[in-house]
Amino acid sequence: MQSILINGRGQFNCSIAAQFSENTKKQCTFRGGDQCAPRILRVEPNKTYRLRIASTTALASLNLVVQGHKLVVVEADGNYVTPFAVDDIDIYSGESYSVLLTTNQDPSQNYWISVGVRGRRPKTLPALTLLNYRTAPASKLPPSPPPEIPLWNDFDRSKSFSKKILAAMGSPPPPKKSNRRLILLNTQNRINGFIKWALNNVSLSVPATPYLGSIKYGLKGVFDQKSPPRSFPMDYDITKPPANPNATHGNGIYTFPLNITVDVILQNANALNPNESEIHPWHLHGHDFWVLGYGEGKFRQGVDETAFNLKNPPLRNTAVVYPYGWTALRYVTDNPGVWFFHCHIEPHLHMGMGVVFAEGVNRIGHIPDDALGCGLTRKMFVNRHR
Ligand SMILES: [Cu+2]
Repeated sequence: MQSILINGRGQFNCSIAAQFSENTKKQCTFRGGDQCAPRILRVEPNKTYRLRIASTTALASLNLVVQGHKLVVVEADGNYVTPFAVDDIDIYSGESYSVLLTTNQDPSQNYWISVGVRGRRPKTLPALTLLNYRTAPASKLPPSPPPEIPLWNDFDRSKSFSKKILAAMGSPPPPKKSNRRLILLNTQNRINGFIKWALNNVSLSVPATPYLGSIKYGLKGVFDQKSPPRSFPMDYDITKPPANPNATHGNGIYTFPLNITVDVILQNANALNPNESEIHPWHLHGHDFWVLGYGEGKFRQGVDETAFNLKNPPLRNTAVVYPYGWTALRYVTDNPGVWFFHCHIEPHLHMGMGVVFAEGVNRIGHIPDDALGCGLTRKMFVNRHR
């Protein structure tokens, strides 16, 4: 990765903050209309702005900071949260936030907006642009260096941010009990010499024919009709590399009855290398889920549920599982369809880090041809009326 982009713009081989840096990056010179010139955020003094922030990264976890300004988080993944003020926010791949920013600083100055990498060792410099008070010339650089991005591996700091996110007053609370529980052990494995990711020892490898059409039209043999494991052996040591790093490819799915409550416990573990466990931002299609809690080590069934937040857990569609920890989610199967639940780190997904949930597929009427255009359903159903 050569550059992080803010609104599509990033600098490569030069920096707009070169004067503050000891490394050899040269000062960027822009002549106007340059492709890589930063998009400057222009603001009036003494107003409150709502900034909508989303991360569309394939790999990196990000941190955003606006020099000299507090960010008041009010929304996450499309749901309001209890407002809280921070100096910077973490944004994992697939997440979105709204923050309120009040322009209450010296209006004769400009301020750095910096977006840097967290969660894995940064190999790219932070992206920079300016918060420009209209009362100051847009070309005027801030008098001090850009703010530091918090240490990439300060996971306590990351967790503390995640735990501040709570539903806004009046948000729908989760059902008090769940009907099903799935515990998904996240492991890094080797299959035929290739590095893969697996859930309960199954590395997802999707069939050519779309699941929705296969189920609706009863096409047997498209995918494994047996459900993948709902748990993993409780003596698995999550603190060490897998004793047996083998996993299997699989394309089976978890099918749930309509309108039941499902708990999903994401369980992190050591990767293939000793002393290595990565973060994974898990993203669910077709639903929001409540984030009931985060914990360290192995999830203790019958114990850790007592600490679930059933009062004001945030409704989200993406949640992180931290190194060597677990994350508990709850959702209601109220949306007929077939839904991916996967790590939003793109390479991890393609290395098998996902599962598939289905509910109420018999309730679905017409499936558009566009959703059938691969594999067997393409041959059998597409353009059938032509
Ligand atoms: Cu991942």
